[in-house]
Amino acid sequence: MNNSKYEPNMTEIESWNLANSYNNVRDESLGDVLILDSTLREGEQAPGVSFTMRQRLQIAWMLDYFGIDAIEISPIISPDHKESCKRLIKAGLSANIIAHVRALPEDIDIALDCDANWVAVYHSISDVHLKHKLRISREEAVRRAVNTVEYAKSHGLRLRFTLEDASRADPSFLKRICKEISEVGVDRIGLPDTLGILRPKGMYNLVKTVRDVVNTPIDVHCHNDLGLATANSLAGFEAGASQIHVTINGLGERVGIAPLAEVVMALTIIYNKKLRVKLDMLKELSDLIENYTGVKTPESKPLVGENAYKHKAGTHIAAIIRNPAAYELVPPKVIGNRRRIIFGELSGKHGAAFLLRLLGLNYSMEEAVKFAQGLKRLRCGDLFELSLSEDFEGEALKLEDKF
Ligand code: HCA
Ligand code: CU
Repeated sequence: MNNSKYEPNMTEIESWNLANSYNNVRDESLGDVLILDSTLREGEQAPGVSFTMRQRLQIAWMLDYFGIDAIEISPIISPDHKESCKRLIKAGLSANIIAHVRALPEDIDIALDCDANWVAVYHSISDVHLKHKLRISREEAVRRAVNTVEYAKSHGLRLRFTLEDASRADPSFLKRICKEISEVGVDRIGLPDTLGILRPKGMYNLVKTVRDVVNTPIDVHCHNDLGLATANSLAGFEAGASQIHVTINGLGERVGIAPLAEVVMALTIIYNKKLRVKLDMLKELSDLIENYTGVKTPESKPLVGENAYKHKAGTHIAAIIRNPAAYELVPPKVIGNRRRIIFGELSGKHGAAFLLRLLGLNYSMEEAVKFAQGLKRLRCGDLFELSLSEDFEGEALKLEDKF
């Protein structure tokens, strides 16, 4: 069922369709996609981030209301994390709660103690991790993986097994371990690009390599070290992954993973996916996390950043007043953001005329031109910004015929 209230208007649809003829992926055969939010697990690994139990529960509640499919949390970090995990599972949310643990029987026991239905177990499979981090052989890695899956399944758990550092592992070993854990009944396989080294085609090939040998559903978890996390997650989806990992604002270890807003909006706009989520909460979720973490959201952050809906150059302002679709992929209210106009040196005659009119001043176009020239002479940069509320936008449209 489509919970999203957003239906694009004709101008948006027409402009998207042309661009999407190049994107060429509005292919229903790609199937459904689930979104797993790891803000409480991966997000808490971001430098400077530590949530209180109340905050964890509030974030999970908001994500659930938003319509997320799964929420990942680690019960093994501290007694406080374990208690948070327990309470989350008890809260009876619609989202699946995934307890993220190491490939050890005692960790599975902790998840069981929390009454978990779903666990995510991670274990490195790259030689660099096996040799230098864990100091174990490939054989030992396989043995631990198979034993953990068998142990978890014997306790009736549903289980994702994440092959940490999969993108830097020997492909033949990757295929072998995928086959072995699938044979003992793993429910999902997680393919992370732990170091963010892949390009989109690389992520596509990684997922495809595994899909060619097993039917087990696949998760993708893409780190952003080269700024490719969103692109790589989508490429993984194109190759057949059915669950994408995100965090709010992309928080995570080092520079994080794919951000929720970008993934969800790309799926909506480029892939025509009717997700079961409330898109208009995206900005609110981002603000909530900014408040709880104290980590300032960059102004330039796509969609949820403060600059995402600011318009500055005169030609842009003129177009926005006539039809925002000229410079906005979707109207800001679709994701809960706000449009702002910046007045100053770059406003040009259209911006100047708009401002004069808003101030209730009578003017001729010559006067607006002079005003714009005056702003340029002053070399004042940006003078101020104006938020356009919905009422105000109505007013702005009435002014339009003057231009
Ligand atoms: C980690 C590693 C991990 C695991 C991903 C997953 C990664 O920090 O524990 O469980 O899906 O990036 O490989 O985040
Ligand atoms: Cu990670």
